[in-house]
Formats: sequence, C-alpha cells, structure tokens
Amino acid sequence: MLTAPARTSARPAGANADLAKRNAPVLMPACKAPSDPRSSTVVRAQGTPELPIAVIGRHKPTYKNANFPTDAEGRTYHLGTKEGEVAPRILSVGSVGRAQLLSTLLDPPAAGKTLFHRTSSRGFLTITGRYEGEPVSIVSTHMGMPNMDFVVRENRAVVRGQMAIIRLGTCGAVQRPAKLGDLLIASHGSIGIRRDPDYWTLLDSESSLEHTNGHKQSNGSGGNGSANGHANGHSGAAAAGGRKPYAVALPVPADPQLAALLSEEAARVVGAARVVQGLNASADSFYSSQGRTGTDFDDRNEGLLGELVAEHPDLVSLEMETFQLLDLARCSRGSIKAIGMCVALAERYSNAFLEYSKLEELEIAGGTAALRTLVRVPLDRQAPAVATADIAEERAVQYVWD
Ligand code: R1P
Ligand code: URA
Repeated sequence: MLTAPARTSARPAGANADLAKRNAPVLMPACKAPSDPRSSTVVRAQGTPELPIAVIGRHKPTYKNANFPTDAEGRTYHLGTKEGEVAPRILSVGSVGRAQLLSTLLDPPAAGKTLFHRTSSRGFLTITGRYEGEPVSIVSTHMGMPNMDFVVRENRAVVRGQMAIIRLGTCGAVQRPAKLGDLLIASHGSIGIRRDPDYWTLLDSESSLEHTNGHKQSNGSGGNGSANGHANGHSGAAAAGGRKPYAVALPVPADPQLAALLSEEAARVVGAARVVQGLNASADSFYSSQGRTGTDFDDRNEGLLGELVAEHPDLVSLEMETFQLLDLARCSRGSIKAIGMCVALAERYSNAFLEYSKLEELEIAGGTAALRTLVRVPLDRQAPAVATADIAEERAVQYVWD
C-alpha cells in the first residue's frame, strides 16, 4: 500500500531562495595550483595556466593498515576525513553541487569561523556545520552502491556514538501515484537489483556447446543476439540453467523513526500531496538494471519493471544507492539509523523527464525536510558496539563545530 501523510504548512519557496542568497556556498576552485613548493603543476599543450590538467607532488600521505587504511592523521583513505570533522547526523547526497547548494541551509557560522569543507583526493566532499544548532555533515556520495559503501563505512570509522544518515537523491518514479517532482520516501525499505553476468556466460557456453554438438540453439537467441522480445529471462532462462539475467535482493527495512519524521517534515515543506512513501529499488546500473532498453547491448530487460511491480506492488522509486545504505545500517549492530528519500526526476511509466531548471528548488525542499529530520531524531551518544573506554576519551577530540 502506498501511503501519504497528512498535509501541513509548507515553507514558501521564496524563503528558501532568500536563505540561499544570505548564506552563499563557498565554491572551491575547480583546480587550484598548489602552494607547496615541492609540488609541480603539469600543463599539457591543450591546457591553460588557469586550468592545469594535472597536479603532481601534492597529497602523498602514507597509509597504514591494509585492512582499513588511514593516514598518520587518522584520515580515511577515500573520504579523507578524520575524527572531529564529521557529525553523527549526516545528509548523503549524490552530487558535489547538491552538497554545496544544501550547505546554504546550514546555520551561518559564528563570527570568524567558516563551515568545514574537505574534498578528498577521490572527490568526496564533506561539509560540516550546524543546523538549528545541531552539528550535521553533508557528504557528496557520488553514484552507485560502492560509493555509498565508502561513505557509510568510512564515516562510521570517524564518528563516535550512534549515527543517523539520510540519503537525498534523485530517482525514477516507477508507478502512480508517484509523479515528477514528488518526494519519494523509502519508508518500506529497499530491494537491490543486480545484473547477473553468469546468465550471459551460461548462455554463451551452452550456445558454443550446442554448436560443437551440431545442435540448433534452443531458443534462437544466442548470447550476442538482439535484446528484442526478451523479458526478464523468460525466453533465455531455460537456456541459462534457469538463471535470470537480473537478481533481486529481498527488501531491507528503513529506520521507522526516521520514516515517520521524514514524511512529516517532507509534507510540511512541499505538502502531503507531493510526498509518497513506499518501497525503493536500488540498481547496479542506471540503464540495464533499471529496465532502460536499447539496441547496443543484449540486456534482456524488457519485462524487468513489470516483474518488479508485480512482485512488489508498493514499489515507488528506482535509483542506485539506498539499498547499500539500508543494508549497512541493518548490519551496523544498531549504531546507524538510515533512510532514503528521492526527488522523482523521471516517470518510468510515462517516459517523462523533469525540467532540469526545477530541480534546485526541489533539492532545497528535500534537503530542508532531511535536515529538520536529522536534527530531530534521538541518537544514543554511545553506539551499541562502542566500548565505554572510547567515550571516556571523548574530551580529547577536537570537533570542528566547537
Ligand atoms: C544517476 O543519474 C544518479 O542519480 C541518482 C541515482 O541514484 C544515481 O546516483 O541519485 P543522485 O541524484 O543522488 O546521484
Ligand atoms: N536516477 C536514477 O538512478 N534513475 C532515474 O530514473 C532517475 C535518476
């Protein structure tokens, strides 16, 4: 069942725009020449001195511990942050631009202070400040489940106590009532969709075996054939040992407290009619595993969306990270509360795509609801898995928001 919370008052869009102007984001230069005299800037023929193409000799820390690499300062390998720089309440967003935009919603820093910004060598941006007085971090997570894995695990490693993580992304709306521009909340959790390469491997090996034996192919659709006419493995399944081309993981739940708070806050911001709660699906591709079709590749996904909806009637959103977030939260021994919410950018049932100029306002609306939720959700100072000795040491940490 799709559910929608009661309508409450929305913050006027104009107020958000004013706030954004007052507290403009600090934009990092795209590529700044290093001040370290040991560094050198390499400018290739097509480059200009203002936009060097590569910088060599900068940021070469020594990492210890192959199991979980950190540098001498305790900075994580991919996100490049250390204890004290990340708040227990995290808003995870896809793009760097969205992180910068939503940082304009944070409280203005105290006189003489700035928001904490760190861009890692891998391009993850962390911005830490306060929202309504409470420390929060906004982290640009980029795309896909492996990147969400970095964000959750490396932030968990540098934060003490219980954490709350909300993902604010964009997604495809799978079925009505979800429509373009709505905020789709994964209150029912998320399934995961993975393309299974073994399906094609088995098809290929069976096909070559049949050729060797001088038999005809069983279904006329060898591994390199056209995708046309194939549902989620219906015609090919028998030929690939009964395997399906797309493996679908069972639902992983979202945190119920976050689900209730987020739906309430989202309805306050955009109105209940624009908020839809349901099940999310995270895919390992924007294309094949989300049922997008084409002729360049043999994807065998024409029936995928229909099968997903038949199996999961509450499915509303399709994107690429929430499943990983919820799965890790579920396995965090109670130390992470998590949920995902997405702006519906595409209607998969009508093939419509949101006018991109409308996205910023929707990101601000979703970001406002997510930040309000993050600062309202109760967190234990001590994560269940953290030893008491760690808490005793807490005073030694210098927090960037102090
Ligand atoms: C694909 O275009 C990207 O957009 C969605 C998907 O999950 C994927 O990351 O989310 P973001 O807008 O947060 O990146
Ligand atoms: N992001 C996705 O992953 N899928 C969509 O359809 C839209 C945005």
